[in-house]
Amino acid sequence: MTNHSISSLLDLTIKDSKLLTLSKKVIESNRLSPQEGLYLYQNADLSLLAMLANYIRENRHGNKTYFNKNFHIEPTNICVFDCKFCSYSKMLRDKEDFDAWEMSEEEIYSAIKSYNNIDITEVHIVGGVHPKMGLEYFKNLIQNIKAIRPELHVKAFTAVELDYMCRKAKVSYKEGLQILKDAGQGSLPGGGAEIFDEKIREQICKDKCTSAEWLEMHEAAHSVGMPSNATMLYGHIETYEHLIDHMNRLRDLQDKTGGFNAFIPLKFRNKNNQMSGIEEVNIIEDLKVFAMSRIYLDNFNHIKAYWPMIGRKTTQLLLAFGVNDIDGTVDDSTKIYSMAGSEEQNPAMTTEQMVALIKEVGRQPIERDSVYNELHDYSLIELV
Ligand code: V47
Ligand code: SF4
Repeated sequence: MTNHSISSLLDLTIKDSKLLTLSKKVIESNRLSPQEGLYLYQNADLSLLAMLANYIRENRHGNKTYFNKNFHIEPTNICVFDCKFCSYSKMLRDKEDFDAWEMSEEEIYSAIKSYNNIDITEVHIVGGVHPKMGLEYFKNLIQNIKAIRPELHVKAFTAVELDYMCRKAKVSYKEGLQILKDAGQGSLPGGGAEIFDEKIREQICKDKCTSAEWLEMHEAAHSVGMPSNATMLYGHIETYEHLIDHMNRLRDLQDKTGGFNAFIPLKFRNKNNQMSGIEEVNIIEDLKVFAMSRIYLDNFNHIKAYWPMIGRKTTQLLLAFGVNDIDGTVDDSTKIYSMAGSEEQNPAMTTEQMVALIKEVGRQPIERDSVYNELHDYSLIELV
């Protein structure tokens, strides 16, 4: 749809004059203030948000939908922190529990070697914050991984893990990140952001790095030339106001550095954690969060649906709600979401399945690398 025809459609269908003004602002690529974003979030129905988000998505990316070929390594689930939503971590004192794990270095290298001759471009390394694994350990680990497979992109460590490593090693964020970059780390994943509002953070994850520290870590990463992602944990005790505030802090930092690649809303899953009493939100709320992300975060190129968390069918639907990236093949190598109750208990998709998922809803599957260089256009490749 052209700008003009969508504008006429808005005139015909929107009765609330403020909503109409805001919708036209979005269509004309003008930025919404936090108050305007909140008004739109609270008052627009799903179909309006979908239309606006899809309009932006198609203007920016057409039908292109990115994925990569990746796997995860989760070195341990022992963690010094106690996030109330976490279904995965164990305290050090519980390390003998049957569902606690600590991979040895050799196990990690064998995991990397098991992908020898397999077409994969990225390893995503995150885990619990183990008191015994520090900056030096991870520097060596990355160096050795790169020695085994030099071309593999290492996306590693949330700001929470990095904050802990840097403190223990008594180095600044920038110094710590430079050490990891020199060892071969390519980028940072977006975890640990949760909800930036300090009152909510106090209730759900009060003992790990603060919101200001999370943002400072990503700013430092961007300053040493490492791009990163950003996440937002939605669907628990937060309100729309907190979601807008969270996105606003990210939008401000992105204006400053331009270093974020993708924004990933993560749906709170309620199995096996201290917040299990909270019901999961319905699919309408899921669709709204993603659409609002696309509308509000005008300086984020990529909005990602992480399919192991949200499920395949919803991922397909989200491609009409602003999403243009669906993460990777994953190869059954992460436990964070299966332990939290996701329907994807052994998340793995072949390239054929990723491509089919995207094509089935009329979009164009593009394999990307970790920094969004396009590698293969699967709308032009016949898979047998
Ligand atoms: O920070 C933990 C979330 C995150 C639960 O950057 C939960 O490409 C929902 O950040 N329900 C870690 N969410 C994972 C992460 C991530 C995942 C995929 C891709 C990327 C990327 C980053 O997982 C944590 C937390 O927000 N989380 N427990 C739960 N019960
Ligand atoms: Fe530890 Fe991360 Fe779980 Fe928090 S979310 S308890 S930091 S593993």
